[in-house]
Amino acid sequence: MATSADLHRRRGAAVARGVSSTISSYVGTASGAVMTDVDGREWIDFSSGIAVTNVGNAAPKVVEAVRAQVERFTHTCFMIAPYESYVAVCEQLAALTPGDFEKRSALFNSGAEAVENAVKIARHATGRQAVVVFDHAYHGRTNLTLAMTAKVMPYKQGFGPFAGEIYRMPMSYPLRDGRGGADAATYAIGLIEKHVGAGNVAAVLIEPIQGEGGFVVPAPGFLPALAQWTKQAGALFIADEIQTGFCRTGAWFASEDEGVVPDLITTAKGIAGGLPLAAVTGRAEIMDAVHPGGLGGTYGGNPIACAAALATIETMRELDLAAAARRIAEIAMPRLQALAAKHPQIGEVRGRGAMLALELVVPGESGPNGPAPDPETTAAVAKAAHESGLLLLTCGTYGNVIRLLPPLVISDTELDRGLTLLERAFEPS
Ligand code: PLZ
Repeated sequence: MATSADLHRRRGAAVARGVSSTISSYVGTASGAVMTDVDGREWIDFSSGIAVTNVGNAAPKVVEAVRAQVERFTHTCFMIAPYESYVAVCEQLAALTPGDFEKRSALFNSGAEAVENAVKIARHATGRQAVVVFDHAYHGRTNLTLAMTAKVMPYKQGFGPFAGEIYRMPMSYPLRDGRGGADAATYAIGLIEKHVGAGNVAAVLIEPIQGEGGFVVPAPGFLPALAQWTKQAGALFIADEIQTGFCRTGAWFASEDEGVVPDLITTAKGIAGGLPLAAVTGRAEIMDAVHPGGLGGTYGGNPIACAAALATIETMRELDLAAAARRIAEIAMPRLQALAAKHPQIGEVRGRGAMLALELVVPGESGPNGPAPDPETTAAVAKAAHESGLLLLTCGTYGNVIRLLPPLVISDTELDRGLTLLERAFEPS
């Protein structure tokens, strides 16, 4: 087999430079929470391919379902010849997402596509155009979703002009805004009313816990207050649960934690155990406002991806992966807090379930808002972790957040090993 070094050389001459990778090792095989590269080296996976393989890599039921589906048929296009698994995934989404009203879903390929379609649906259903998003938000890399994504480097630089009628508001970020949830919501709502106008807002769209932007957990009360204002304004509250959904935060969806019931919810990533699938799910009357033929795409709800999703959801139920995510927090949180007590660069330990983060700061130094971010130490820790065989990701507007996203099926031994490698990565070499 080609080595990582060989593949890296071939890549340089064939793959566009704009597509980059966290590590330079190439994958050979992966199972559960362990990846083996083509050089025979084992890695503990704390990334889940960015919160995708919640059921573990190559989860047995997913593999079996995909194999069986591939043998029956690979593709017809649901818009041409429909099939049962698409309907069954929509039934599952209706049952699993918050809210006990009638719901409908439409299936797509990627998270960005789901977000784009949620905006289309919201505009169509309300007859309004403005979409409110937040500081540090990440919603994708297509043109509309880039307008909604906050961070310029690397996502937006040079790729404009971006779509209009997107308005960015301050996010509740306890470490950096010093506000309680209700106070932060009042502040953001005041700005929406002044800068956009309540009657113009089609949707307020937010990640219940921000992903790429830094695993920012809003102060309690922020989301419920926003959701309530949105309802009064006659706008739609849309939760982007693409990273937080499917048991990641210890519940099926992170909105549940504060009892928030979104009008629409976007999902992707964890939904299909590694196959590309995404969805918009929401109140029947809103979803059905769109005329027949108004939504679709060649591959949306591809039968192989739908088979994988049904097997993924079954696995999550059978293994109670929401409970597994909570258990990961119970084991990891005390270790991370002990690590923070030893290393003053760890300014905050936060997160929920198996979506945990360390925000690194320069001790005693203040930045433009709150403690000065320390992206250099963050990069050094990630690099040390990679060298030791821990697949770890960073994130954050300031590039100073280390995030933990292990598959929810990770064993206690693997979790312990990963945490030990993370602890060691903080020791100066
Ligand atoms: N909404 C909340 O987290 C994808 C993107 C990584 P796609 N996040 C990882 C990168 O650098 O491209 C994401 C997300 C939230 C939307 C998306 C977009 O999902 O499937 O990547 O399009």
